[in-house]
Amino acid sequence: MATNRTFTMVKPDAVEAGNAGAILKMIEEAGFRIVALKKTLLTQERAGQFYAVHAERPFYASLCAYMSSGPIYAAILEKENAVADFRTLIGATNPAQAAEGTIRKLFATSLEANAVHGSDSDENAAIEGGFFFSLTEQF
Ligand code: RTP
Ligand code: MG
Repeated sequence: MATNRTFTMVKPDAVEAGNAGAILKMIEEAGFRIVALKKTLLTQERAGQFYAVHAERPFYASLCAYMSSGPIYAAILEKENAVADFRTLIGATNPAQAAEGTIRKLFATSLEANAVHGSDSDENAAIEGGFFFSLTEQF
């Protein structure tokens, strides 16, 4: 299978808890190459733009407040079958349902504060990576 890319964020709860380094280590040990990486802070407005697909969902306002509540790490990752393999590595959205050994099982604290984001398609991975990184930052 061809090498391709996904996009991730280490979310505010995991950064605040001091788990960003451990999470990035798990990601690298699972075979993902870090193409781009930055620590940044989303405003509520930019969090809203990032999660615009969820604008009609009941949890949208809370999600935007949470995602702008503290710094995050944003990263573009590369691996064969990156999108699907990364979602396997992070586990189910709700940590109570996440498989043993997954990042969310190990580090998430609630359905909302679930430690990491992972793109859900190749198309969204490219859009989300472009939300944080210029082409000259992706190598
Ligand atoms: P993500 O986009 O962050 O990788 O998460 P996901 O695909 O597993 O889940 P998604 O349905 O896209 O939801 C995005 C994020 O919104 C928060 N959420 N809160 N309170 C709730 O019912 C609820 N549901 C989802 C989570 O932070 C979730 O990751
Ligand atoms: Mg999602």
